[in-house]
Amino acid sequence: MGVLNVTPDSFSDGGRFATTADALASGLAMAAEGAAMIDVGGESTRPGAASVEPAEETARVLGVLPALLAEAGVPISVDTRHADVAHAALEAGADILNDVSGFRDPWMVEVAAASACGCVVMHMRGEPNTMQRAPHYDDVTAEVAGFLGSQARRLEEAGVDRARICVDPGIGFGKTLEHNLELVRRLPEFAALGYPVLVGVSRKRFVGELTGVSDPAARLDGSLAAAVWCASHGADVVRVHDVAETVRALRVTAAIEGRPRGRHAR
Ligand code: PMM
Repeated sequence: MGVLNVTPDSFSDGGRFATTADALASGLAMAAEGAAMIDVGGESTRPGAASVEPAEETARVLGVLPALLAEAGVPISVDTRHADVAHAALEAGADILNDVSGFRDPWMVEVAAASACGCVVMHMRGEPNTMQRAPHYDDVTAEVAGFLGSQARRLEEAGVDRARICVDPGIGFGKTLEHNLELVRRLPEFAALGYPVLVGVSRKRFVGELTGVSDPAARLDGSLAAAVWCASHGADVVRVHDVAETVRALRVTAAIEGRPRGRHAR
């Protein structure tokens, strides 16, 4: 899954796209490089980020969505935790809702159930502007897995077929370095929930903490190491900024492990 943030303030690539045309070109390039899907986000969820008015978020997403849907040739996901934005995106033809708040909002569940979209249920502790204030868990894997299982069941109870659902432990969302490392290490336990697993490690702060690289855009090597490990340990989808490099790294890993190589060979 290639990341296309159309925000002025996202942590890793914020402000990169001066125009809609630049964002579209970047999305199409990711599809050409082998992204199996593209995730469009109009609200930064980096730690401490200010929230965006849903009308502004909708305008950002809809600025690029129709052209991407028409030209990218891969499913398009919309990264939002706001039901208004989700509804508008689905009306415009989006294929997947990626909700970093894990469908906590009952209206978000209704919006998803009324469509045929895929649903990414992600775990986040609290809200983006406060989530990194001393996060504490007694057992981070059990608590995150428990949340994901119960939110996925909520979607199913509302009428969403389980084949439409995937789960994501939410690396960096209300977690310390040790929490993130444990969640990645115990990824197979999320696969045991019975839904496909998506994970986003690309350019994240924990990669910077481990490598001493403060500029997110310079965290490619650490991000690749994490993506490869995840793909070998239960992740069905990795959400990444550097699509071409990740696709090549995953092809090599898949070949060594004797797995099908790339989306066309699935
Ligand atoms: N990370 C970010 C945003 N959206 N969605 C999912 N499902 N999983 C993630 O790990 C995730 C996400 C934050 O990273 P960004 O600012 O680079 O998009």
